[in-house]
Amino acid sequence: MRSPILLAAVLAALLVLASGTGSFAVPVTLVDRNSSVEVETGDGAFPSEAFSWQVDGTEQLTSNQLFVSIDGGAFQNVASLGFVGSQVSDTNGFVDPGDDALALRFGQGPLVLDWSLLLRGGQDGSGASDLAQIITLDNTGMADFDVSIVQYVDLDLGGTAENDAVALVSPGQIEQSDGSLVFQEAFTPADAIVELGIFPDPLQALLSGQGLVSAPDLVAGDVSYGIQWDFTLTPGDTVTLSKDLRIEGGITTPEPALTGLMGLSLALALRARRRRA
Ligand SMILES: [Ca+2]
Ligand SMILES: [Ca+2]
Ligand SMILES: [Ca+2]
Repeated sequence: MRSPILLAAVLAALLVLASGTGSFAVPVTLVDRNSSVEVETGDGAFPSEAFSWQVDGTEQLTSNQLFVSIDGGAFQNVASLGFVGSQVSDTNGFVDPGDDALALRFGQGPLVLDWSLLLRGGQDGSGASDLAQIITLDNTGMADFDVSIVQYVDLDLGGTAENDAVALVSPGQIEQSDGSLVFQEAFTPADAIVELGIFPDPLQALLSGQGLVSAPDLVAGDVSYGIQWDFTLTPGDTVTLSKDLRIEGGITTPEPALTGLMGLSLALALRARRRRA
């Protein structure tokens, strides 16, 4: 008979091997109050991607990833630059002791790219959640280079893909909705190419190495979108992109307790009357 202690020892040895090679990298899960976000870091076989954003138990996100092109080359997932490291942390321990922040670093030649995500959930049952992101690009080399970066987002609000609508409501402000469930993204710099499309646009183009085409008009269905920024970085240059993704509403209001109690007392009163009659 196999000893449980031996099995535990084998498992422990396997875990040491796995952590040593990094090839068994598992997604990072961030949690905060009513929300959780899952992210493939890009350390291992999978591209770097946030692929789940649950708010009060409802899935809202299929994909949020970054694509990068250097000096006019093909766009590729940010992990293709080379994974440097990841850190998770808790930034609001008094409110919720779970890890709510993730910092990822990628680098290739003189380019260092940092992508940080910070999750702030709302109170349980509120339907509200906020996912802030900051992306910085540094030129640590001695020569200029051009870099283009795209943030691609495919939300399926309320866990349903086909019934959303998305619009660029003003420069730097995207709004997507499914009934009373509303998502807003505010991004800076606001001067960017915005492509709104029906899945698999614009993902298919990005996966084949192409950048975005300006298409900022309202679309409805299984919507997705990309935002592209183009920069020339001189030696020592740093650019910072800031984004705030927010979900609100869509809560089915339960029958107010007062109404329920009034209904109950009315039923009891009717019963009492019938008994008396
Ligand atoms: Ca926390
Ligand atoms: Ca939907
Ligand atoms: Ca979608």
